[in-house]
Amino acid sequence: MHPFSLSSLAKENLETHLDLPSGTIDHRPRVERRLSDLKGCFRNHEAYEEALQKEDALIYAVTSVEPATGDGQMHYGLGILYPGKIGNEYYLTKGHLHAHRVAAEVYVGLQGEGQMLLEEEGTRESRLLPFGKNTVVYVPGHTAHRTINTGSDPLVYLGIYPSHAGHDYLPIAQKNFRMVVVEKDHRSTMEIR
Ligand code: PAN
Ligand code: ZN
Repeated sequence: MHPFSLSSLAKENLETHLDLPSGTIDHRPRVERRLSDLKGCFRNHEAYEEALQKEDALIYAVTSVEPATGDGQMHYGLGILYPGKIGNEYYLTKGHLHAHRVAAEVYVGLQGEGQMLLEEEGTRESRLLPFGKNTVVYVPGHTAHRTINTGSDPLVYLGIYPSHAGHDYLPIAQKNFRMVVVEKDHRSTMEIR
């Protein structure tokens, strides 16, 4: 029997259930990111410190399903990114490159409205793509990706990626994204950091 065959995988690995309002999947492990975890992500450091003094708010959570790890296997995660702003910058995810750089990812929007900020590692070329309910974004390999909630409801989405992808947060922690997404005249717009 192949280790990743239909008969070797438990039913709970073949089928899971999404709860969109809470952004959870059954009793799968869930990682929460609070404002204190996002130090350095926002351009306006003063507004960040001020908001943090008030409350270490929950910004987003990711629940992961990892049925099998190995060549050809897939993992997926359900993200819920809450609405809000620090100064005029919308709530966002930390963002990362995949440790295995060639690994791509498919993002499927399930609820809410926002954007995805992509930045190619070598050229630092940026793309800001509308992302939300019924939108699918393909994130190529070698591309840093960050999710941004520009709406007033939670942004809920699935990210589906090769099991070997891994998360590399260091380059973004050191250099950040070149671009920021801010609210200006009641619209979201991209600016150089
Ligand atoms: C997603 C992300 C999720 C949270 O599942 O992990 O949006 O963002 P950070 O990992 O940057 O905190 C994904 O891209 N997985 O590879
Ligand atoms: Zn990813």
